[in-house]
Amino acid sequence: MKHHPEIAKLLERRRFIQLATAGSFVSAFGGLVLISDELTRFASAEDRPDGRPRLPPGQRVIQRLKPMGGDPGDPSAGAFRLKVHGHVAKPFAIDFRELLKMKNVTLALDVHCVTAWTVLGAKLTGVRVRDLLARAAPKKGARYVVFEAAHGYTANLPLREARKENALIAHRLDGRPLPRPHGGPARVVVPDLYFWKSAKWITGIRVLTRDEPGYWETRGYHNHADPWKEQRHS
Ligand SMILES: Nc1nc2c(c(=O)[nH]1)N[C@H]1C(S)=C(S)[C@@H](COP(=O)(O)O)O[C@H]1N2
Ligand SMILES: [Mo]
Repeated sequence: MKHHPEIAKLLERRRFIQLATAGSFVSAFGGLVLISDELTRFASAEDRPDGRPRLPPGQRVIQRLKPMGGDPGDPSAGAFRLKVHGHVAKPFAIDFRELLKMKNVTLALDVHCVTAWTVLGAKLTGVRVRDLLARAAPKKGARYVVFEAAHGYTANLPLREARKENALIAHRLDGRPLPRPHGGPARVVVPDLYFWKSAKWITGIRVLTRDEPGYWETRGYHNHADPWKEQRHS
């Protein structure tokens, strides 16, 4: 099939991104090209559907999520329990099987770490946070949520952002069960805020009427964490 030249170029780029598993390659002119530099240039030239640049300021693209540590929770799916509670009419808790039974989606998401790395199009599978929230029926006056995770890690955000269509409780990454260092069996992914908001080893979603700064937010990180405004520190 013949494509318009611009589209052909894009498809070529996409194939390049899929094939680029090594850290560098040798260009047609014999020079060494770093994949990260190439991906960073590529993302810098693109706009998102919402009109913002694909790459937030000060970020550099890497190929895969980097495990950033934290105190891991129980990795077994059998031990998983997610509680949706707080200022809601119908608090509930579900296990891993029930999570799988809800409507699951697979989305290609860009994630942005405050330490300046970005991963483009990480394939994440899970349940939309908004669907879990809807099931709990937030009461009048509900405005914030706190994600609760193993060993007391928390992250806060406005309810409106938790309800965005790309905010997930994810349990698969790139077609495989979410590895433990990345929060397995399940974690939050709120891609449009810096990645510390995306609590790994998730145990709860608590709905609040007032904001309640979380683990990093009480340790000097910005309360809101918008990567396009470079809200890194407060
Ligand atoms: N439970 C929990 N979740 C967490 C953290 C943590 O320490 N504990 N660290 C956060 C931070 S600071 C980042 S940058 C991302 C890193 O996710 P990754 O290790 O999958 O790259 O997870 C976030 N979620
Ligand atoms: Mo982080």
